[in-house]
Amino acid sequence: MATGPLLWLLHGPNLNMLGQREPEVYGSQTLESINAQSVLLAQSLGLRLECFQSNHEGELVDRIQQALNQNVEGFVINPAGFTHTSVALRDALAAVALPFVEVHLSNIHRREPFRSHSYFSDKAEAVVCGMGPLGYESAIRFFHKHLLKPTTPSR
Ligand code: CA2
Repeated sequence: MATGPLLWLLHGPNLNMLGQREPEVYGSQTLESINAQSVLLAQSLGLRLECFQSNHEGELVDRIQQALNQNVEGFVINPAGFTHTSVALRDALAAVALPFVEVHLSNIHRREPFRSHSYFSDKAEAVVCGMGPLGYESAIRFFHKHLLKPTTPSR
């Protein structure tokens, strides 16, 4: 059985289209491939990672709430378009009070002005943007190094 602290990687709306549209903005890697790489990286660091994408705000809120019953220790989240609109997702993250790192593939600060505001950044442990899929890797490594308590190996 897989062991180690459990993280959830959450993706917001339209990120299921990665690699199929707008590669000049979001790159050519698919979400499936980003998830697979992230799971492998987490395993190599002794962590467990589960991935979830939804185009629906309520489903993401439900998922965040479920973390409390699932021994989740934190989130890596790209809220996508909800970054700039969702008080509901912000409230859900505040309610569960687990650490999270906010990731954006693109540099939201050099795009349209409305993308510069995030409902999440002031509550996030860290924010990564503009690094493409490398942002997810950085977030997982940051969790491993700075946010998770070391576990004693089982005998
Ligand atoms: O840069 C990011 O990761 C974003 O969170 C992506 C969101 C955007 O609304 C944020 O401002 C920044 C959009 C995700 C849309 O994903 C697509 C993927 C492929 C093709 C079209 C859209």
